[in-house]
Amino acid sequence: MKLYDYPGSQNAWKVRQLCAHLGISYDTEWLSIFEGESHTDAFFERNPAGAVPVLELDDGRCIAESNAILIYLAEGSDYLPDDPYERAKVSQWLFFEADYVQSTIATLRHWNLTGKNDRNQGQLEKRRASARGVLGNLDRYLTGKRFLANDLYSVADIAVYAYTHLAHEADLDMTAFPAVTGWIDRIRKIVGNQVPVRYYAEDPHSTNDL
Ligand SMILES: N[C@@H](CCC(=O)N[C@@H](CS)C(=O)NCC(=O)O)C(=O)O
Repeated sequence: MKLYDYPGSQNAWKVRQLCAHLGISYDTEWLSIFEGESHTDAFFERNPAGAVPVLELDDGRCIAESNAILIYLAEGSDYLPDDPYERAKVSQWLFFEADYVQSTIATLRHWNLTGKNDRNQGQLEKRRASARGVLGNLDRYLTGKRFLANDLYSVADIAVYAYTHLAHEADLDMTAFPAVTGWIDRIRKIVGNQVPVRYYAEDPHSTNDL
């Protein structure tokens, strides 16, 4: 298997982290996304959205969308339940992440860490308000709960944790969300240090627009 990846991608980090949990080995092809390497004709064949991560199977078939890759790889493991209702609750949080977390926390963090706040000034306050709303909703839900779905650590926690535990890097004040920070501490202990977060700063092209 091959993972098309970009070091600073937390969407790809989700896949790296699950592979570490499962002991799955794979090759990596690093793409310079800020230089357009995910927008070539060949790569659009692999992912119509022109983004990493993409998992290429040994027979050449490809899966895009980080959370779809998580479901594929977690099949039959402790990280994805078999029971249809429990599985749907995991999916619920994967869709929540793709819809609400990526468009708020992840985007704000990207702009903040790559010096793009000024060029996105018009959208900044609205996105920050939306991000606080997402964190507030998560906080209400997580109060009194250990994990996101079925009281079990799963790919749902990996996916939502990927950007949420870095929300302070989007200049979001986390002190208002104690249930989220408690959950972050719990997940941090489980994931450990095996798969470090990589930063945009190591990429001189990350100030480019995508
Ligand atoms: N919803 C997608 C988002 C993927 C995504 O935004 N990937 C970024 C890196 S984190 C990317 O490759 N961007 C390049 C581009 O959009 O041109 C997922 O969960 O995989």
